[in-house]
Amino acid sequence: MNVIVRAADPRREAGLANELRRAGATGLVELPLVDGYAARVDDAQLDQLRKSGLKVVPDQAFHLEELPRPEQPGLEMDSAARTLGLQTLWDQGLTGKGVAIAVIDTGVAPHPDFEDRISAFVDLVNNRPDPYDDRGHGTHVAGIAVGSGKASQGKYSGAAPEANLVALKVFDHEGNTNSSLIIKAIQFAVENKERLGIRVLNISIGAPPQMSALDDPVVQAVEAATRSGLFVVCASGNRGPWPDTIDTPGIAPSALTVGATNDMNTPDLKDDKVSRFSGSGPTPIDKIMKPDLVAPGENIVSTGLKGDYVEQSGTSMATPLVSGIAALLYQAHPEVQPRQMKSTLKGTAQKIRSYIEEVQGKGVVQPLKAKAALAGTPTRVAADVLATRVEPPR
Ligand SMILES: [Ca+2]
Repeated sequence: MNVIVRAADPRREAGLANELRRAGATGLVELPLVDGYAARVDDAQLDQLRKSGLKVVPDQAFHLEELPRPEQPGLEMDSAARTLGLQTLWDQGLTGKGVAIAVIDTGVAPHPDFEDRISAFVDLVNNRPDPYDDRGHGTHVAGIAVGSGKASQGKYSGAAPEANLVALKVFDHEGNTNSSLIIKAIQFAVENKERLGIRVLNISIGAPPQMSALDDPVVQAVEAATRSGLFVVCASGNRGPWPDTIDTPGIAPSALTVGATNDMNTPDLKDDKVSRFSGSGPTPIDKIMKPDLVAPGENIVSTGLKGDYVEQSGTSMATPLVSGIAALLYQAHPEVQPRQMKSTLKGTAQKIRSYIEEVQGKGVVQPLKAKAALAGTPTRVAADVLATRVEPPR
């Protein structure tokens, strides 16, 4: 079986590879971000490693669960970016320029809406050099974050239409990947964040958690990415509406975990509904309060594989909308640390209807209020939000 092994005792880390080889483990892949290795072991070796006090967990399989396409594709709707009022920020010159968003997904297909802004492409599945997507999910996600809307005269632009895209392909064409590939992708983002200007890491990926966030190596990779200064945005998953349906790595305490709404194609929040499929809290094993907030994620029109536009629904779609918003805010406030970005977005979100926090988190993301809060402009937000805002960044 494929496993991820870490030393519980830091003093054993240096000799870990030799220890694994001596035990008969094969196919070792170093995962420095989590101080461990991916490896193949048989049952006896697994037993032996565990008895020796090492932390050994399955290299968990992730399968892309795409929701069915809407029955009437191509409905005449504006982009969710517009219903959230992002035009106001774009008019102020906040377009994500100079900020890169890394997207861990199925890859990205060249599309007029990305122009020359795919600043890096890493294929962890087939090692191909040039951008491609043999599934479509990643291209759709990327368009929601950074698409310019060029092929639709601006109609279907993403949230940060001038941000750069770093596409990290981990899913194969059947929508399969595993923990160790996702960790390697997160590691690339951490190691190249200065060179490529990456501030935001978008993970529209999820699987049912098999263990506590303290033991889950993908979650630990997310926590390490946050400590390094990346703002990590994760999908809550599509297994709602029942409790305990937050996917990993959306269970990561430091990540901003995003559920989905239907904005009914209007800027007014009164008609918004949390999507029935949206993964709900608390997290299944650790009972952490999630999601952190929600964003439009139903019937979202974004970039397709053929230079066209397609409609998709899911928390996978809500997540890059928030990643794009974070890119706009980073352009205006590059000094902001992940913790402050998260508390600002949560603190300025707007609750809808009477959904409990386990369903809607702090409510629908409100980019204009978040911008005002970061700028220190007095706004009509609750006192506890202002208290959160002036917390010193770490
Ligand atoms: Ca609405």
